[in-house]
Amino acid sequence: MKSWEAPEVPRLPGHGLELRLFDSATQNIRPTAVGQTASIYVCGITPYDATHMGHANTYVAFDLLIRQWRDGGHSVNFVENVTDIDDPLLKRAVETGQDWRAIAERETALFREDMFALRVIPPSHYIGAVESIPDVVSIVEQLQSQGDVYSVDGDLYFRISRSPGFGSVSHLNQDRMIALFGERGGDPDRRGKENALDPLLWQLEKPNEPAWNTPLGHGRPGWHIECSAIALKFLGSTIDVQGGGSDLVFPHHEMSAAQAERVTGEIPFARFYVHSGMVSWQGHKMSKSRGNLVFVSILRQEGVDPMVIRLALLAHHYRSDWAWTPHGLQGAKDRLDLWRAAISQAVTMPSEILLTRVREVLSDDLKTPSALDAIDFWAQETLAGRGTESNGGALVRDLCDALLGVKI
Ligand code: 5CA
Ligand code: ZN
Repeated sequence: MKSWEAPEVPRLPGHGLELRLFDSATQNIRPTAVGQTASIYVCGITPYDATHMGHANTYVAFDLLIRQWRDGGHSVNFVENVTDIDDPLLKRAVETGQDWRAIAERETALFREDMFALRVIPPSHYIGAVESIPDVVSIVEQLQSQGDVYSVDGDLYFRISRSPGFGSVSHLNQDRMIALFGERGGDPDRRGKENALDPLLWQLEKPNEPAWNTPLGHGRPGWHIECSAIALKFLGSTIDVQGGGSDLVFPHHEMSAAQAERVTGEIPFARFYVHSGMVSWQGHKMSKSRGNLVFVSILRQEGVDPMVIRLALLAHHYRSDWAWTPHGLQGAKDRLDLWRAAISQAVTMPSEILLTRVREVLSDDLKTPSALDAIDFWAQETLAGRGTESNGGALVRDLCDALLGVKI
């Protein structure tokens, strides 16, 4: 699938420190210790009601992560999917009387525009579920040959009990897993399943729903196997990071890892499971199903500078849950004005010390609030006339662009 145009990323002098990250599976912060090429899979959108501020927060968080690896001298193999066939998209199509493909195409196009405006570095491989059906079929066939699959009236399920690592991403107890599975697209109550938590791999055609003719039957893939299949195809076994919002910890990342681990025989599927916090609005998590959404594209149409939107997101640490407010947007605008004014001064505060400080705090689990504070201080002192360096603004402009993705 077509991705979007890459923003230019300035090269900074020297290079960044090794990135340390919080891993949801082991619940600790440790050095990412990646090789020359780091690998990351970030779960992409289900393309309807894109791109709301929750989406933007998640993709900016992973963009920030990738920027620190790049600054540390690594190249990055970054894969992202688009869930362009799934229950909620089909439901939206029926509710609005539109063709599901038209919705998916339109919303994916809007998402690309928003990501480009927010200066998010595009994935190396941007892959749709529909185009991955042959890959899903071949890994389901492998699972079948290992005895990991059974059928309930022709629908195929994965025997979660066959995966020894199951549970190690979320560490939830059985009751909590069943509750979340039911809330987040699973079918724990279906009769005929061997285990309430077994995820659907392949679902036979339902009336008025699209289906593909494959050796698994005339139907369509389940959600979790989509990400297992795409990640394995483009990144192979044992990836560095599997990423998404915290609502994906269970069941999605737990299930996709369990399936991938049965395919490769390697545990864990990802060395780090990284999750961004949830953005809320009007007292609830921003979600398509609730409809409490603030859209990047609408703010852009209203004339809000995308860099102001990006700065409003970066003001929060990526793992914290927070509420969107118009006040936050105003704060980001004031901050961008402050930075702009300081950068254009002929004499500034020392710039290399600032670069070292920003690299230090970002390499420590992406502490953006501390990075923003350091730049604020540099800007305020510069504007107060306490600068000692001529033209330090050029380096600060580059560091904001390269490390934070904020072009001033
Ligand atoms: N297509 C699947 C992943 S394979 C999916 O979850 N799509 S989504 O459109 O529902 O969400 C896309 C990404 O945005 C996910 O990583 C999700 O965790 C994140 N996300 C959704 N809502 C919010 C929110 N309110 N705050 C922060 N992140 C969110
Ligand atoms: Zn996914």
